[in-house]
Amino acid sequence: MKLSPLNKKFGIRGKLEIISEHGGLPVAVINNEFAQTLVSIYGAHVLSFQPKNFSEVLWTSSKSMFEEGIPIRGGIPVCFPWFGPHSSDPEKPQHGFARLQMWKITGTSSLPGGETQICLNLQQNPESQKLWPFSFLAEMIITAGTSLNVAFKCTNTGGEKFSCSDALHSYFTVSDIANIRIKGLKGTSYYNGIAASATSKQNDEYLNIEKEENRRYVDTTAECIIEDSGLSRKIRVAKTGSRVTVVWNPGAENSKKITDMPDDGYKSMVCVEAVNAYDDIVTIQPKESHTLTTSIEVETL
Ligand code: TA6
Repeated sequence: MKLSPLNKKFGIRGKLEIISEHGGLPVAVINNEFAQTLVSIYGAHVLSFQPKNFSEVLWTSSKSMFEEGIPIRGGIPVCFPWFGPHSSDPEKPQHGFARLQMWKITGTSSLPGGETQICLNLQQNPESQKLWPFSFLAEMIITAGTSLNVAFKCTNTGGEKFSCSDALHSYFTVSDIANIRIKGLKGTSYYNGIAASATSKQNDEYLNIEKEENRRYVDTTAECIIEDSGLSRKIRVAKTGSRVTVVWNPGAENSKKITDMPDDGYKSMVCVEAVNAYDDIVTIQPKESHTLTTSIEVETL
């Protein structure tokens, strides 16, 4: 990808530059008075968000491959048009194809409040149609300010309705998994691990992560707060357009099996994900859209 025409069209002097990172992937580097934010054009994937006066908020694996055809490990992967394994064909890529495609930048701007915005899109193409036969326009609007706001909008541009799942699968940096607790999910039912129904219920105010966890909470629109006593900060993770929240940590054994994660990677990360899947699949009629957003903000504890 040629960077100079891209920068001519979309660069914002002193605020947004598209560079070649990690062995060749185009990455938008956004600097403003609030934060530094990195967005990979491959996957429309936020890699980093570091607000002024705080350390990195997102977690990206030091062993991530950053190669086309392989999902980036960490940041905010976009899962679309399915979440997890494909329901009938295990050959199809886990979490769909959106994170495995080069997106197009469609616009950048400095907003009146000083935030910086980058918009990207992805449409059906020969590769997507081999995997999923529908016509769509997917748009990502990423706004970096004191908070990071990420909106994924999918429009059905074809002539028949379709059903899909989507997710903003955010990975967060924590001082140590033993130092955190997650608030916001009290009273919520969840599918535990690979369970086929959401029969577990969280009774406690706080979730502590003491082992591998893959909890898929249903029927919740709640904001979650990751309190981190080691970093003396809390990360607020809010969402709209989603009724499922997934909390994932691979635990010690799985961390060793995931080749693009350090063996002890599970200690420094947790995923809190805004999801539509399971009991909350989205059906979009022709010309209609569905929007999923997440908003991430850090505060002193
Ligand atoms: O959201 C949790 C999850 O679906 C886990 O089951 C785990 O596999 C994780 O996502 C990571 O998936 P990935 O395909 O990126 O390795």
